[in-house]
Amino acid sequence: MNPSIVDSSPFLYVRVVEEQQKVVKMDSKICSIPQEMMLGTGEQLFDHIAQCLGEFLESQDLKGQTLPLGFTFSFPCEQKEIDKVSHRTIIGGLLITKGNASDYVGLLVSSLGKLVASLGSLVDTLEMLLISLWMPVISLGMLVASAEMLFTRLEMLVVNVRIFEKMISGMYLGEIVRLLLVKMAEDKLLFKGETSEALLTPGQFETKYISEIEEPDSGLENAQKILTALGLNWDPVDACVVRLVCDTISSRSACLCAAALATISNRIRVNRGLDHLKTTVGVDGTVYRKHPNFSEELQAAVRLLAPECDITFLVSEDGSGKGAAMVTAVAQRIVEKYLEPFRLSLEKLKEVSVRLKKDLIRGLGKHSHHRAAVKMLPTFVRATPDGTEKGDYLALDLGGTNFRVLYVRVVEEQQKVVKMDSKICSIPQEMMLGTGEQLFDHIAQCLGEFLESQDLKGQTLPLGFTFSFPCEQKEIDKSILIRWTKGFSCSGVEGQDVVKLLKEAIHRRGDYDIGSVAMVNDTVGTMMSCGYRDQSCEIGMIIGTGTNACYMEEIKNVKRVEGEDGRMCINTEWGGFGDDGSLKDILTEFDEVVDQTSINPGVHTFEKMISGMYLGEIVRLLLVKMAEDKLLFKGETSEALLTPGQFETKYISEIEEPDSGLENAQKILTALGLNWDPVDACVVRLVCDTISSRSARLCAAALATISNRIRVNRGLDHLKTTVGVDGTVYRKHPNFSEELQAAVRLLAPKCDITFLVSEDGSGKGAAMVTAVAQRIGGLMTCLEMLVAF
Ligand code: 0WK
Ligand code: BGC
Repeated sequence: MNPSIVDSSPFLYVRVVEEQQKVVKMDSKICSIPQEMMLGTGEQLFDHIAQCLGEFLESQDLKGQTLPLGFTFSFPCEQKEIDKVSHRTIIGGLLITKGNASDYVGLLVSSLGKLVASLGSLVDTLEMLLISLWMPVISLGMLVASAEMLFTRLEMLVVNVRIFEKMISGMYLGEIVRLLLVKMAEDKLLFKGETSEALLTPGQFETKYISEIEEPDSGLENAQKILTALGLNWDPVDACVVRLVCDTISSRSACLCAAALATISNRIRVNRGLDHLKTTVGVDGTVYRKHPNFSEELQAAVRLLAPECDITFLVSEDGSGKGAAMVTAVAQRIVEKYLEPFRLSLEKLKEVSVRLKKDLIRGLGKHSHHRAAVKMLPTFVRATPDGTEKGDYLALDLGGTNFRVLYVRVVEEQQKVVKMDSKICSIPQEMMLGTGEQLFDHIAQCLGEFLESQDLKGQTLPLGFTFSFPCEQKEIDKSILIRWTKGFSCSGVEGQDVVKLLKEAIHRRGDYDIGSVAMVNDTVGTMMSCGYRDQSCEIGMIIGTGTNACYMEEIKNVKRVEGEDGRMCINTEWGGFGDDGSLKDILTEFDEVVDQTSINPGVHTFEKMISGMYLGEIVRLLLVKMAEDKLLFKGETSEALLTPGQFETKYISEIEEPDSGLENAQKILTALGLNWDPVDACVVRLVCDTISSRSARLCAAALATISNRIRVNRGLDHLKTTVGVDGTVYRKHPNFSEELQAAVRLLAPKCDITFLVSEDGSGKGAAMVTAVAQRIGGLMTCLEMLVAF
């Protein structure tokens, strides 16, 4: 589609048929763009374009298909992405005021999401190049003089813009000739000093007249016809002079183009360190095509201006529409080759959801649990907060980006106020890989220092312990670590009761003590802390360093726990989904490498496709591959790019920022020591978008599975529920939450889900669990109590 050709825009249906050796089949239709629409609102223009495209699709019987589209938009644009450009200036008589796109255009634009290519930016580069390099060749004086003359007379739409273009292109050449003829007539050099109304009217001497008048054989004859048509009183000498004027103006245009093209060719030659460059330039445009000797003159001048460049001129056969389709196809090929394996269709996500559904049931099963990839761990939390909780609690929050120690006061009287003081303590990398004793001594020390700072050492407060790893919960205060995940791998902890390890570390210190303990997973803590604000919150979800979710399951379905009535919160540990190979078909070679190079190969397959610990690494591996395949960074990598962990997941969020994303990408690529160009930055953003999008959609498939399970459990046609969410990926990524929510709506249409981002993390939630346990009776007996409940 190419709306820039004055008053018409061709729509094309391009089929590139590989088998038949580069055959391109094309059907096209030219649609006019009325002058007043060129000066109307953007919305009118895009509605018109959308209507033309709609009619064209109808005529080609293509309305049912969703095809990628190449969009040739020949105006200077700031290319934000292969499918996103912002309009910078106005040229070619098109003055579009900003308008709102109509729904259909919205639809069109959304379908444009599939790789729209725009060629506009090329013009922009040329402009800058010329202004900086070639002005001196043509005496500045001359240029300015003619430019000023041009502007005042033209009363053109936009002044002082696109000077070079106004000396060269078809939109303006005719007008330059007209003004010259008027001047020469007024100076009694032509037409016996007479002008005509037509000659005095801007735009009446069309650029095509120049080509007709310069025709080798019929030129003079044409000149006479045209001068007659313009109502001029001419004689044969006048016709010759007019032809000379035309020749001069078109010749200047050809020479200026030659200067510009020579600049670019020489630059390419120098870029590549060549003495001699052999290259081809693809050309299009009515001036070049139609003028009898424009191309010849241009080529002759280029040979003089770039003698070390051997340039072949190839006139485009089917216009840039085919070119746009080619760019789309090339970009598509790149995408297909590298990114397609990461694109999961709705159908595939539904398949993944069906597999997960089976795994949930296997995990809940008394006899199938031990071999289940998705552990479905009972948490013994059978109630969510009802707002009557009260008391002072300590809380520890371990397992996310930050380890936090908290002091939480739930003040009932003041209606749902939770006061909190907290402190973030770092866990050094080496400690995450050290001994369990070191880790718990460090935790006990941080808690001790915090109690000191809060002047709480003398008190024995109940403590909620958020421990964000898969644990077999035996009691509310007894929990066995099944395995470490994320970046942790401390020895002597797996298979142990982590509450006991904590208490032992505190007793080793002997300078303070804690009261009863409630151990929760961060998903449970998140559900509880959100449940305090919204009692319909029955799902907790984390998309952070790791990923996981919990939800309220019918106790009769939790085969490993006694009881038929009521519900219990199940920590799904969905991070382990696929550890039994059930996701092999969607794992890419890059996922395999991430898993193999992680500290726990074969563990938490699903998590490694989704969570913050791994997304940056997947992007890094893809960029290395694309660079090695010479698709990025001119085929060069850097030490940083080759180093695991150097492309941080937070870069993905920064690069996908709607406005500053590309700028951020460029800064990050520079910081990684890469030799990037603007297209590289676009492609890197596309890679980031693809990886984060897969993550969001996989999470959506998992959350939809759980919501549908709750709905079916309760025999409901429609479920209304709330999910409490936390985690840096969900919080920080610019459109992760939006994409996840959109996909959940498609995958669980019978569930109306509210997403509540946790305010104070799951530390507060851990305190809530302790408070809920206390609300319904002493901890030790809570289990019987809970069961009775
Ligand atoms: C904040 C919660 C914490 C949880 C973390 C997950 O308080 O319990 O583990 O979110 O997000 P991450 O810090 O891993 O991005
Ligand atoms: C852990 C879960 C935790 C999740 C989010 C996973 O690696 O296995 O227990 O909930 O990370 O922090």
